[in-house]
Amino acid sequence: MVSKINKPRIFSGVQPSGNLHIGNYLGAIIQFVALQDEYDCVFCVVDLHAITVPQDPDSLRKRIIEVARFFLAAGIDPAKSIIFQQSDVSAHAELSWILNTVARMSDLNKMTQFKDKAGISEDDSKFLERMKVKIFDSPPGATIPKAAKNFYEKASNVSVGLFDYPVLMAADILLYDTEVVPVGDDQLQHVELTRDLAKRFNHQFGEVFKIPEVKILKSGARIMALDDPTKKMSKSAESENSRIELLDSPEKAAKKIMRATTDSDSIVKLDYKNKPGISNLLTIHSLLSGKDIKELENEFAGKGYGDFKKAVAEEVKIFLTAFQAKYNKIDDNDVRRILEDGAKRAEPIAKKTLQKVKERIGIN
Ligand code: AQP
Repeated sequence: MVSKINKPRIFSGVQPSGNLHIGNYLGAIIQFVALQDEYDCVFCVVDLHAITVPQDPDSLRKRIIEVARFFLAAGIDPAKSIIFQQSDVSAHAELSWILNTVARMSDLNKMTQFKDKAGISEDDSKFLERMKVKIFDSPPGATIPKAAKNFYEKASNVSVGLFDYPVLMAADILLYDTEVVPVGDDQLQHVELTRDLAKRFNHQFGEVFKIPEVKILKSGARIMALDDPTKKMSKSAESENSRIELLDSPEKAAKKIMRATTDSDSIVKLDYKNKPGISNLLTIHSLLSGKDIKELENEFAGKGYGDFKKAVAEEVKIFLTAFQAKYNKIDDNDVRRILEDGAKRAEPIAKKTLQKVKERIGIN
C-alpha cells in the first residue's frame, strides 16, 4: 500500500444511472487515474444520486458493480485509492440532511441540472428570472405566462431528491476533507454550491469543512452528443446513437461515429461555435490518439469528412477493444470485495467529519 501521509485528498463520484460513455471516461475517469499517485483518492459509486430519477432495481444493482468495474478497468488501483458504494456509508445521507438546513431554496433554484432533467428549457427559466413570476402568489384566475406554467408543471413532477441532488453531492465531498474534485464541466455549478455551503456552515458554526477546488480538464471536460453536438453526451439521453457506450461493440461504436452529425462544410477544424460536431470528433480523436488538434487539422487538410470520421472511428475501436479486454477480465466477486473494503476505509473518515458537525450544531 502506498503511503498517504500529507497527500491532499480527492473525492469524485459516478452515478450508476445508465450505460457509461466516453464522455464520463474522457471528462472524469481518465483524470481519476492520472491523479492517483499525487493524491489520496476516494472514488464513489453514487447510487443515492442515481435514484433521484426512476431506476429499475435489478438494473441498478447490476450497474453499481459495473461502474466499479469500469473504475478498475480504467486503471484505478484499489490498493492506492478507496473505491466504495455511497449507500454503504450512511454518513452521506446524514450530512446531506444537515446541509439541507443550511442550503436555501434559492441556491437550488439556480442549479441547471434538475431543470435539464425535468425538461425545463433555458428560455423558460431565463424568462421567469426576468419576470420574477410569483407562481404561488398568483390570485385564482390570474393569467400566468406560458413559461411560468411550463416551469411549474415540469418542476412539480421532479422528485424532491433530484432538486436536492447538489446538497447530497456537497455532503459527499465535504465528508472527506476533500481538497480537489475532478469532474466534467457539467458538475462545476454543483462544486461551487458545495464551496458556498461549506463557507456558510463554517461561518455559522465555526471552521469544520475544507473548501474544495474543482479540477476540470482543458480538453474533454464536455464531450457532446453525437446526434446533436449542441448537447452534452449523457447516459440518460433517449437515443443510444447520441453516445459511445464503454461496452458498445467496437463495430457498433464505429457506425455511430460515421453517423455523427456534422455540418455541410468539409474543412476539419476546431471551431466549437460554427462546427460543434467536427470539433467534438476532433476532441475525441485527440484524447484517444494523443495527437494534438493542430496536428489532426493538418493531417486532414484537403480530405473530406468521410476520411476524418473513419479515422475517429478507428481510434474509438482501438480504445474500446483494449478497454473491454481489461473489463472482461475482472470478476464481479472481486469487485464486491473491493467495494466492501472501500466502505470500511471510507466510513471512519466520513464519521469523523460527521461527528464534528454534530458537535458544532449541538446534536452529538
Ligand atoms: N459529456 C460529458 N463530457 C465530459 N464529462 C462528462 N461527465 C458526464 N458527462 C460528461 C462527467 O462524468 C462524471 C460522472 O457523471 P455522473 O455519473 O455524475 O452524471 P452526470 O454528470 O449527470 O453524467 P451523465 O452521463 O449525463 O449521466 P446522467 O444522464 O445520468 O445524468 C462527472 O464528473 C461528469 O461531470
